[in-house]
Amino acid sequence: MHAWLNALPKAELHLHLEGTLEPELLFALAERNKVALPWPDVESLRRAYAFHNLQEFLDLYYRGADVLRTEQDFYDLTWAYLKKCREQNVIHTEPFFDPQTHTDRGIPFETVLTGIEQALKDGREQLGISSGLILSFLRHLPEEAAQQTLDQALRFRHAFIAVGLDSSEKGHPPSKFQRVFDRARAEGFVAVAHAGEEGPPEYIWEALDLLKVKRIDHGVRAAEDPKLLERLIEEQIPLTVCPLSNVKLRVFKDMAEHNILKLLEMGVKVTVNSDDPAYFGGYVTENFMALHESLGMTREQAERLIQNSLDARLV
Ligand code: ES4
Ligand code: ZN
Repeated sequence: MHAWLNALPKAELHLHLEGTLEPELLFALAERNKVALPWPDVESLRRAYAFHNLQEFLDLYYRGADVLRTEQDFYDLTWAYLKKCREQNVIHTEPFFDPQTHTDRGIPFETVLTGIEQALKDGREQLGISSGLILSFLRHLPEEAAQQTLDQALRFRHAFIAVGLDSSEKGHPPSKFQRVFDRARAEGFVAVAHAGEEGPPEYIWEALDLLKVKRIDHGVRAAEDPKLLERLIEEQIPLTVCPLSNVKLRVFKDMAEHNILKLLEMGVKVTVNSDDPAYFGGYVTENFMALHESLGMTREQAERLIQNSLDARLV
């Protein structure tokens, strides 16, 4: 099953570039940039990857991202991910990056973007992997900070296909970002948003009705709201589901409880993605394998999940 899943051409639609920073590269960049780390070695860092919720993960994820300083660092990060894509036959990817995680530390927007952009270009030319970058706003920060990020981004508008919304969900509803999303859509960007990961179904309604998103990232809590499920099925709105992430962050207590195959069988357009693979224990193939091992996902179901991802591409 592993070899069969790995060989199928796949797309990935929910992937944070900062979440692909493997401990080995994190330590190498810390040394290259003379950044002191609170962990003595790779093994102790890996041991710290035990989370009880989204916030505990985010605290470590932002700490890890601090080793990313130069254009070369962002290139190396992105290139390492693209090599992984090739190993797993991911032929198309739409990664997120969080500019505010870097600009708030004094790293110029252009440094971040140029490194990522060059790697994605090399990925297209040398690895044959198509891609479209998604600029994601940090929802725990004020709306004004997102507006400023969009202002900066407009100078590099050719580099993105969409805007997204991520970070701490609870207490930061999509409505907080309605105006910045209005502006981004008016500037020609597609909208997507994380919703219904830890937050309630109401946040999914808001993402659809106020932010006018084309996909919902996560969205698994839609299962609590029959009217919402009806709408997702009727409009075939894709959900970019991340099974290993959901178990690591305790959205579900174990993989056997995950609802992705139930949603699939109801007719929801669910897809399988890795989210932050360096932190959650696997890339796309490992996410599919977990569904096979814990939920009995069949080959026919895997093929439908993969087709959903290919259909849900923005570019
Ligand atoms: C994230 Cl799993 C998850 N949820 C929300 N924001 C994020 N940023 C990176 N991973
Ligand atoms: Zn995510």
